[in-house]
Amino acid sequence: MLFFSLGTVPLMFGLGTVSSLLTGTFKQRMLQVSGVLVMFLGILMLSRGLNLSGINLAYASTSTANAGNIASIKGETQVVETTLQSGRYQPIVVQKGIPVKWTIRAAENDLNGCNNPITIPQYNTQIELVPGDNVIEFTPQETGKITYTCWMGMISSTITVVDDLSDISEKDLAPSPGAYFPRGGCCAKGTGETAN
Ligand SMILES: [Cu+2]
Repeated sequence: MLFFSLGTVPLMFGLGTVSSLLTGTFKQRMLQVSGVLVMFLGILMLSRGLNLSGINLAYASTSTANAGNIASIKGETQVVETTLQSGRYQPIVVQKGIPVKWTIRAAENDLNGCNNPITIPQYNTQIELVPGDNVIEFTPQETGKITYTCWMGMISSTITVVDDLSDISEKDLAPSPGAYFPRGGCCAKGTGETAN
């Protein structure tokens, strides 16, 4: 992030120099455009930062939990499976107090520098995904929503913890925030972006 900021310094100076050479309406237009750009970047950075601290803003997304993402209780544990997509994570629903075995199935093609590793800020956990099945184990102690994101905070989804899986209501399956950009943002890589 520091290097990113430093990287924009020459650009800023460059813009300043160029704009002093320009006159009239074009200059004004350009200043307006750059103002909007700077604000957009600011908002983006802010929400990424919040994501990484486990706070999730609600942005538009088409991603919803489906039946496949609700854990099923098998003896002493509950199991749930998701499939990694190159620019999107899938939300899961688990029950409080029972050890979770969450399998993230990752195809080699869908792993990239953006969606891997995954962090769960609330659990202070970072998961380095490998091609194939990745099993994450934890025991949720409180009901509520836990955010998980990519290491840079760009893609995010939620782990919803409920009291009882057998009476999940509509609101537990509310749409989960997905990627920021329709095309997967930093992870935009081919066609991995499909609504689920
Ligand atoms: Cu990322």
